[in-house]
Amino acid sequence: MATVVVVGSQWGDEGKGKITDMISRKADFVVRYQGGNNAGHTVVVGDKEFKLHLVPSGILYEDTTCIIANGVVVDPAVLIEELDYLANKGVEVTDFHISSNAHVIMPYHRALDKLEEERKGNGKIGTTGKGIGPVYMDKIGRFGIRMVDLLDEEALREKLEKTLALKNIMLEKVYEADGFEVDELVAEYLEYGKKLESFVTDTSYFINQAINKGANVLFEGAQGTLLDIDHGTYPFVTSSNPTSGGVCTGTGVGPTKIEDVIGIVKAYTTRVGEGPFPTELTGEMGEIIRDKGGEFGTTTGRPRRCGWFDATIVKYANRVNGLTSLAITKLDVLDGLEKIKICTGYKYKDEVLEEFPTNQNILEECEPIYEEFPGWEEDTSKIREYDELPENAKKYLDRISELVGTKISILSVGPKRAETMILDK
Ligand code: 2SA
Ligand code: GDP
Ligand code: MG
Repeated sequence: MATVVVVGSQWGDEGKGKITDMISRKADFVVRYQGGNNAGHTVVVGDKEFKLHLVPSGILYEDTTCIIANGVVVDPAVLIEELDYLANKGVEVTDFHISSNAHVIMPYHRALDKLEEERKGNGKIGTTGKGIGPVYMDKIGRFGIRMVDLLDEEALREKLEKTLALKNIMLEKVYEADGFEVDELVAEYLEYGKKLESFVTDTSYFINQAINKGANVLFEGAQGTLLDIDHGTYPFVTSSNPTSGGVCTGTGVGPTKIEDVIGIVKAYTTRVGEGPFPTELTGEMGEIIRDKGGEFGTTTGRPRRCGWFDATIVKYANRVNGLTSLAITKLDVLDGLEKIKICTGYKYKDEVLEEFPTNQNILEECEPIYEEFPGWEEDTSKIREYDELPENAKKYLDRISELVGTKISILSVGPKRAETMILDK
């Protein structure tokens, strides 16, 4: 495998956790490069289900080194809780490292995230409320607290004094909420620093050394391409770069070192949170897919909006990520449907758009153009060989591959590790 990126190619929750876990079997390193505990990845191993938010999904293999790189934002209390959760489930976390440059989510970030959503009212983004937008704002604004600061009381105090002088005015005057005390935050976060100190290191050096020695490295994306701050449906996006380019800035590994980029997509589309979603099914069919697919947020439990497969967005994801193949998940959820549709483009006024429009005003008015396919009755979750799939399922997959312009390398027909086929279509 060498170096592989797993990237969500819709609006997140494509099943990246499952596919990462599967590929991790061969990986020496699994690296998270962006986002924070807004992510929620569910991995099923035997009869155990793991819900992970921060620790890379590779942690479930004994010999894999897991890394939270500089592009990730870390809520240390959540991380400590997740390490305890893993320990309670019998997973020993030893080979684990966090970048000293990773930014830290503070309580004022969480407070501001929720207050700003309330202030926006109907125009809200539908965030997870974990403080993601505010912490990345501080990173870019050069107000951030980084993991290394939790190991140095003087530095932490000085930074917090400067930052809180501004944040408290904002909290009290703009949002009419309580501010935060420097002393209390210093005490709490130094404690987290002590607990996490042994993991904090220069992860860029570490990963590059490993790549130079020929190690297999898997970069695990969170969220998805259409939630990317640059390439997604702005402003209804997350505040990081889930797209493959985010790997380079988010880890300190150069683009020449990356070999494969696998785009993960569901056999249909889902979105959680607000924002445009051209193929959304608001009626009964949407509910059938939500129930069968268990489409509820891993982090917040919110029901996910469901719709038909949109080849226009995945073709776009192919372009902005430079995909080398697709992994298609949840084909089994479509079993038993009489008819299935694929969106091949959009109708905008009198025009037919074959490319995903970057102008959000245009996107809001787009009507999907569909191709309809006959469904299949068979239970695909029992199938382990591509050739044994129902003919109609094969036709559906072939058309997706053709429209997106990429081969399919992995097909998933259930949440378990075994419910997977490796193919080269
Ligand atoms: P945020 O909290 O600032 O990142 O929210 C901004 C937008 O990004 C969306 N977002 C997500 N979409 C899908 N899955 C995510 N992770 C969880 C999961 C979501 C959950 O795996 O199920 O549990 O609700 C995720 N994280 C962020 C978010 O909905 C906003 O549209
Ligand atoms: P991620 O955020 O991309 O890792 O995805 P999530 O874990 O949030 O959501 C995907 C959900 O689908 C999880 O509950 C997985 O266990 C489940 N899942 C993954 N692949 C399949 C599949 O092929 N079929 C079915 N039925 N469920 C799957
Ligand atoms: Mg998820």
